[in-house]
Amino acid sequence: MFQRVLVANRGEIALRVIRACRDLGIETAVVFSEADRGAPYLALADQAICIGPGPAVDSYLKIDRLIAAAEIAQADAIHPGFGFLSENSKFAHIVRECGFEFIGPSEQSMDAVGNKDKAKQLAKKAKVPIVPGSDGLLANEEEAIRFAKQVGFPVLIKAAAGGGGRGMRVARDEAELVKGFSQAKIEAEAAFKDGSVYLEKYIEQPRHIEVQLLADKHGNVVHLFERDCSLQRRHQKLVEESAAPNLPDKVRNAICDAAVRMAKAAEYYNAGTCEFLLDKDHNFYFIEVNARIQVEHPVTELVTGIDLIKQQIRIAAGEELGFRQRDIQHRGCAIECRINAEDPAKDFRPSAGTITRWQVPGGPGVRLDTHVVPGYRVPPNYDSMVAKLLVFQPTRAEALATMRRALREFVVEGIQTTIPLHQQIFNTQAFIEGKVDTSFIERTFLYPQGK
Ligand code: MV4
Repeated sequence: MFQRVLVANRGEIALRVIRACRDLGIETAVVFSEADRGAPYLALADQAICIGPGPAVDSYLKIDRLIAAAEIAQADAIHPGFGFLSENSKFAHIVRECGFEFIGPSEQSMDAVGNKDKAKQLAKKAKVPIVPGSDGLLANEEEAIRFAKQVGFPVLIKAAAGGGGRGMRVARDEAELVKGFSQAKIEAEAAFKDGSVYLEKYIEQPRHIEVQLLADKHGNVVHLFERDCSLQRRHQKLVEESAAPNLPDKVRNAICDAAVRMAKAAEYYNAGTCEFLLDKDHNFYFIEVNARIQVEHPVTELVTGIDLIKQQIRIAAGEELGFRQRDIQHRGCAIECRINAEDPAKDFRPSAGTITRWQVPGGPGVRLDTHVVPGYRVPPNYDSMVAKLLVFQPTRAEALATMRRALREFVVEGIQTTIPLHQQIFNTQAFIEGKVDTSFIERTFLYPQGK
């Protein structure tokens, strides 16, 4: 096992990794930028190393400085957390070349699943359903029209180099397709310096279902069931839960099995997530693999009792998984609310500043993952997430009640947060009934008169 881990991240996830290491008896060195200097979570590591100025490009994204920090700390391994360099295969490669273990997948599988086209080919090979569409890139608009007629309108034009919902455009008929095709190419060229586009059947108001995976370096792969992450706003998740509500067991098992096949096809190891779209008829389609630990991983920890960060570290150290698929039980219902320093009344504008009051919820069934303490100053440089509020109860109805109670207990002053939005969500009938899809938030709160 490792003796010392370098935590190459900040905020809540840095603290989460520091805690897992402490539980495992592993020492930690955590990096920080000048904007995070003095942040209270840094004191919970054994060592904190400044790696540069506030802007992430000059600190958390600077590979040479992270390697230098690992050398100074004499770390055995580097945990990248999420965001920043966590899915950068070049970083993983350099980390390993420099003699440290990268706590994540191999560079090869990161590259395989990181490329959308390659990932789709892998899915096909593994008999994992993919959205019907053009096999590869579209050469011209005639080809686009041919594929659109084949799969049927509406279709979605996607930029090959896009991601996270960037560079997507719906076309409902041939005229929209012709117009959309050239515009999508121009936009993709401008945004990604790569104008290649492909086409898929457009799945209307899908649910976003993802499957948590763990795989060791010895070929053992297990799933830890699904999370429903349909509640999003502009591709930023707001609420995640497990089990996915109103999902028949048969569909659920089929999705989880497909995710395992995908991981095996990619010779994947460490923690990962396989994402799917689920349509109204419960057809599911692979969309992408996230080759990292995700923000919402605690949802799965609560329903399975498995500490995913500990598992990541053990896997990276070469250990075999200590359990098989049949040993993993899903119990109860867990729900997470992302509490962001944003002002829902001002189009979710980031709300940086000093948190003057921070009174946190607790009690039975509540978990709060946060690096924030009263008096903490939210720096303007980074992601605005300040806490993840989770509840865990035997049934979804009880989990909803506990979340309402916890949101009520949570008092934050000095900055604006997404807490009031969450309170509205948990009092909305469709959500209470588990009738969720990826357009729920926009439909319910932003354009209530819309389609
Ligand atoms: C789609 C889709 C409908 N049809 N593909 C958005 C992010 C990217 N990873 C995939 N995305 C979508 N792809 C087809 N063929 C709808 C979305 C989508 C979405 C997906 C997951 C979660 C939230 C979403 C919100 C809007 C659109």
